[in-house]
Amino acid sequence: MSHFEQWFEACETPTVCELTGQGRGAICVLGIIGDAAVETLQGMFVPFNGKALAELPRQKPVYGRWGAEDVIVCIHAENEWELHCHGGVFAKQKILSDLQEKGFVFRDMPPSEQLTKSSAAARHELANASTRKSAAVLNWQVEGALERAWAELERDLADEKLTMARERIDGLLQWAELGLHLTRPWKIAIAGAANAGKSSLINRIVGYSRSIVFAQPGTTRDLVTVETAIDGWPVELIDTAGLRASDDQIEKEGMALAEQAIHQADLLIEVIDGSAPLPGLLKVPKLQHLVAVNKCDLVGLPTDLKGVRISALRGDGIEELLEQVSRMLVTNMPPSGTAVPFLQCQVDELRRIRREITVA
Ligand SMILES: Nc1nc2c(ncn2[C@@H]2O[C@H](COP(=O)(O)OP(=O)(O)OP(=O)(O)O)[C@@H](O)[C@H]2O)c(=O)[nH]1
Ligand SMILES: [Mg+2]
Repeated sequence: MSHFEQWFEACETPTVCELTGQGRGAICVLGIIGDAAVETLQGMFVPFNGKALAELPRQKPVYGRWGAEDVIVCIHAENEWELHCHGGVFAKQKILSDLQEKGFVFRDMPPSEQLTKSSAAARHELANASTRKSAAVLNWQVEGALERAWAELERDLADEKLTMARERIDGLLQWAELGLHLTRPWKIAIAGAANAGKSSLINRIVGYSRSIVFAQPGTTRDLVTVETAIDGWPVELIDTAGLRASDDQIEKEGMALAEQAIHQADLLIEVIDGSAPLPGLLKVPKLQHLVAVNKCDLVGLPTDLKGVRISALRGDGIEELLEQVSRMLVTNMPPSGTAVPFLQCQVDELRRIRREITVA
C-alpha cells in the first residue's frame, strides 16, 4: 500500500489534500476522500460525457468542468477521487474552497520518509525558490546531492561506523539554517528609536516607497513587511514602530508588535540617528544584531559611534550594510554540489539520529 493510500485510509473525516504538494505548479492533483464524495461532487463536477457521477467508470480519466475550469477526474473507489486541474493558485483555491464549504477538511499530506529524502522533494521546493542563488542550491539537491548523502549516512549507520556517521550529520547540519531559508525568507527586523530613519532605510533598500516617511516621530505604527533579496538570498524586511516613551495607545500597540517582530527575527538592524543623543542599544542576546548609524549626511556626527555609517536619504553606506547583512546570514556559501537539508523534517531527522548515536 502506498504512503498516500495509507494516509487516506487513516482519514476519518471527508478530506481533500494536494497530492502534488503545496505551491505553484503547472498542474495540481487533488486527492478527495469521503463517503459522501459522489453526492458532494454532484453539481460541482460536470462531466463532458453528460453521465451522472454514480455511473462514471473507475480508474479512467473523465474530462469535465468545475465551474469555469477544465478538469480531469479519476475515480479510484466510490469514496476516493483524484482531480487534476491547473496548478495556478486561483484555480485550485476555488476548488478547495468549494469543497471546504461542503464540509471537506483540507489537510497537508505528511511527507513520506522516502519523499523527504528524495530529489522529488527538492524539485517541489525548487518551484518556490524566488532567487537564482537559492534555486542553485536546491538544484544540487534535485541532482541528488542530499539523496546520496542520506544513502551514505544509512550505509555508515548499518555498518556501525558511528564516528563517520556523526561527522556526516554535522557536515549536513552546518547548512541547515541556509537550507531552511531557501524558500522561506530570512526575517530581518528594522527597529530602533522613533525618527531614526527606519522607514527611509527600508525604502532605500527596496528602491520604492514601501513605508511612510515623515519628519514627525511615531509615524510607523503597524509592522510593514516587504520581501526582497540581499546578495541573492531571499529576505523579508520588517519595518517597525519607533521605540520611545509614549502615552498614545496605538503607538504603544505598535511598539509591542515591534518587540514581537524583533524576537521572531533572524537578524536585527538597529537604526540609530547619529545626529541625535545616542540611545541605549537594544538588548537581544540571542539575536544577530547590526547597528546602522543613520543620517551620516549631516555634518558633525560624532566619529566614535560603532556601527555601519549610512545615509538612508542619500544612499551612503547601504552597500556595506547589505554586505554585512549577507555575511551574517550566510557565513559561507556551500561549494557547488553540496548536500544541503532544506526541509524542517529532514533537519529534525538528522538531529534525532545525531542524538541517538551520541547516546549510543
Ligand atoms: N538628513 C537625513 N534625514 C533622514 C535620513 N533618513 C531619514 N531622515 C529623515 O528623518 C525623518 C524620519 O524618517 P523615517 O524614515 O520616517 O524615520 P522612522 O525611524 O521610520 O520614524 P518612526 O516611524 O516615526 O519611528 C524624516 O524626515 C526623514 O526624511 C538621513 O539619512 N539623513
Ligand atoms: Mg517609520
